[in-house]
Amino acid sequence: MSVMAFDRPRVLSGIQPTAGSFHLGNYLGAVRQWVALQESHDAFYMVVDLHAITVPQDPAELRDNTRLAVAQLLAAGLDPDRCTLFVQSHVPEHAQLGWVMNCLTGFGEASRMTQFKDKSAKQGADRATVGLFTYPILQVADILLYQANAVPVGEDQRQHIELTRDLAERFNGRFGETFTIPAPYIVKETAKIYDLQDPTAKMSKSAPSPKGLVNLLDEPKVSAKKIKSAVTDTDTVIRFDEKEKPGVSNLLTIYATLTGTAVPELEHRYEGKGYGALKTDLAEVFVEWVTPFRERTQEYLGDQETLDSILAKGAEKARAVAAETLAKTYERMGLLPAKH
Ligand code: AQP
Repeated sequence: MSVMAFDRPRVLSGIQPTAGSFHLGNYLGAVRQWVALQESHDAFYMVVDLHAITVPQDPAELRDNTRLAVAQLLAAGLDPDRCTLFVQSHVPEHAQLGWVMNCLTGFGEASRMTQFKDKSAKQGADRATVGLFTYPILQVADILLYQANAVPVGEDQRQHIELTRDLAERFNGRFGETFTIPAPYIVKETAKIYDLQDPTAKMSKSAPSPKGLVNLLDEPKVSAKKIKSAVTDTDTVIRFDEKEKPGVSNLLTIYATLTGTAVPELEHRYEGKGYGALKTDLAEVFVEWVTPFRERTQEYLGDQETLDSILAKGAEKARAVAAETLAKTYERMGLLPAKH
């Protein structure tokens, strides 16, 4: 029996199946909050495969990564009885409302999205697709379809939530109240987890080097080594200071979040000890946390039937909400209803 209560505020978020593993930034910046919010909110979470095709993909890999993403979400603690977990392409209304939102967005407005600028610069501007250019607008549709009140994401997504609010207000202003205006739900402490080798850049799967990227499904000893080789600074004092000590501060954030210990408590614990001690202990903390996570992921992955049935149920629940919003949107805009 589902414990979902429809009078709870609603949250919606998504993650791309574009890699063989989530990284620590995805987990601490977003997925961890998803797990917590399913207790207090009517939560909709999806694997956004339509976003994944904005960059070139291998079909077999995309299928595998989609199942892998679902398995990791379950391993992280999502409970299909407490939230609606689904795959974006199983709900056709995303692409349909996406088109409507495309028609509401100014070209200049879309051109100001910094994620597109970053991503297209990384792959060479002439190779970027129109889909990559408009992906923030599909994201707008993803959120508005569910009338979400809040969107738990990392800091890099803030601009897209702003665009969502702007387009929802524009539509409501033009055609009458239709969409809930969503707010970003960004946990300050973990809003941006940084690359271990370049602690001024966000941890990202498309970083120029994988040395600063901690993938949850990598061999734990590989990740432990990366943590032990994290770039810090020439000082020795363990103090949280993002400006002067970005590397140490990043390690403290990760340590504090994984163990539930406050940062000042860690500063106190490591007083007079060197960076080596902090890194060795954090490597151990991470390995202890990630080992059962990897095992659970493999278990879910091994039971494809259960995985597929979770997704089928999730898509059904999601479609019920999405179809209602889309029908209302079409009707408000003057699209002639089809007679059956
Ligand atoms: N470094 C990060 N710190 C905090 N949150 C982060 N997120 C991503 N990186 C960090 C958050 O993770 C969620 C899923 O994002 P995504 O679907 O864009 O995942 P990704 O493609 O794996 O993210 P990357 O590594 O950042 O990829 P690219 O190469 O596309 O730039 C989002 O809520 C995001 O904020």
